[in-house]
Amino acid sequence: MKTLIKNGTVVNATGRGLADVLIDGEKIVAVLAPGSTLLGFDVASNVDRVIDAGGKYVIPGGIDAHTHMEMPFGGTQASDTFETGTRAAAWGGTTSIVDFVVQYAGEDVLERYAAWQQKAAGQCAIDYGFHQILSDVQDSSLTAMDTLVDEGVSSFKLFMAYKGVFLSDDGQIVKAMQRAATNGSMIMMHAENGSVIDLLVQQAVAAGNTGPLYHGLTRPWQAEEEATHRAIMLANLTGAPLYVVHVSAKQAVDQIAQARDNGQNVFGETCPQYLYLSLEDNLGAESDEWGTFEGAKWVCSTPLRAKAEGHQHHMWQSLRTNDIQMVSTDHCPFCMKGQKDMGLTDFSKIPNGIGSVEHRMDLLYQGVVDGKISLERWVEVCSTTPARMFGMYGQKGVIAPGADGDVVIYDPNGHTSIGVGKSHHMNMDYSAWEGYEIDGHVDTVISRGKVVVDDFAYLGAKGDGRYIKRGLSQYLI
Ligand code: DUC
Ligand code: ZN
Ligand code: ZN
Ligand code: ZN
Repeated sequence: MKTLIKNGTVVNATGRGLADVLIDGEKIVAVLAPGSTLLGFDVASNVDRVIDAGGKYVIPGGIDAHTHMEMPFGGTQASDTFETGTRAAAWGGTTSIVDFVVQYAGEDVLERYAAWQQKAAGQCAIDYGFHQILSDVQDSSLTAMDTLVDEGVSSFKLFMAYKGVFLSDDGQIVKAMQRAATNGSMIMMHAENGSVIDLLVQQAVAAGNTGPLYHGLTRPWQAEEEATHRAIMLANLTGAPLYVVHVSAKQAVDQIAQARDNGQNVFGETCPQYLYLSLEDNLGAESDEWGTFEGAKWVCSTPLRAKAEGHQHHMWQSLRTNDIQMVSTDHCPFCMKGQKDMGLTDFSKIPNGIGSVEHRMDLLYQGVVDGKISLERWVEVCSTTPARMFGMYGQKGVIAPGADGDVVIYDPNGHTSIGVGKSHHMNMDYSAWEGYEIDGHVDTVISRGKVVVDDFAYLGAKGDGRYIKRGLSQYLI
């Protein structure tokens, strides 16, 4: 099957221009001056399908490098399966995800990896890769790290919080970092000081402060800044590259920026929720059916930060200046009924997570409309850098000959209304983004040459997605 996308404005991280894109089978084979011939042949009359992208942007498919499909967590399981979550991603112009294999303390890493491969096999609508979560790092985990790098799992997430579940102590973190420094893999860090948080949570609950607002108040920015600084120092000590996940505090951003200025391989990811939402959302609305417990909809970790402290503005600026390199969702959805409501009388029992995999491309495009980032930067933080950061660039993250035919046609004159019953394909009984209006629209989504979404119709199928065997990061200094 040969497809020609005609008359569009091709946007890569490096620039934009009018061009036609030719896809043959699963690959982009040419990017041509509009209407040009190829070896003397008129291209448009020698293909099976012509898509007119006049007045629209033609961009590399989105890559969400931080999702948790069907993750067992917080006494329940994330409500999107690999099937429903990747289909929702496709609806929103994301054509690849990198999800997390979960190893809880005491479990065997390679057994868990095999189990996750099995969970995802034949289920996904789009291509998928894996990072490996390492909890309570044991010596056997270190040899598993080498094996996993050969399997295309070139990044390992460690936690400085969630004692007894995920937490590794500093010595264990150093051990994993030393291994990463020798096998070339990336260390990803959940940087929050867990023992401080555990104490504050215990004190809040004992004092009868049990509403969702206290989730944020017991995870203060100081706990994020301190852990971010500590992670950077441990990475400095060992020479491992460090990628700090879901950065929400401006003070943590500054730690990352300073380490980068010092020449260290330190990177930061933020998420749409930290660019748009704030701690005040955890207050909920008396008028909502859930009353103030509505605030549980936005309980996630790291938490949303107080508006007046200026984190949001700082985060947009940092995204613009490359103090923060990319945007993932940390998609970890739970329903209000039967999941979030486990914490109705105690916020610490609310499963942590927000679902956004469907809306990341739109929400960040709104940042372009609002003058916060450029069009090229949008493509860079949502696709190109994720590909480079996690060893997929060339195959993913760019419109160029030889790349996979992962292409989104985005209509800047279209419109997207987000919310249940509107644009909402995630398996959640609410939307964390209810009422958001986007001045743009994902028109057509092509995944490895197959049109999977075409203006309000889903044409893909479960099992379209294939495992991405990733290489080492292509982003290091
Ligand atoms: N944060 C969340 O909000 N959910 C999943 C795990 C995490 O670190
Ligand atoms: Zn985390
Ligand atoms: Zn996460
Ligand atoms: Zn449209």
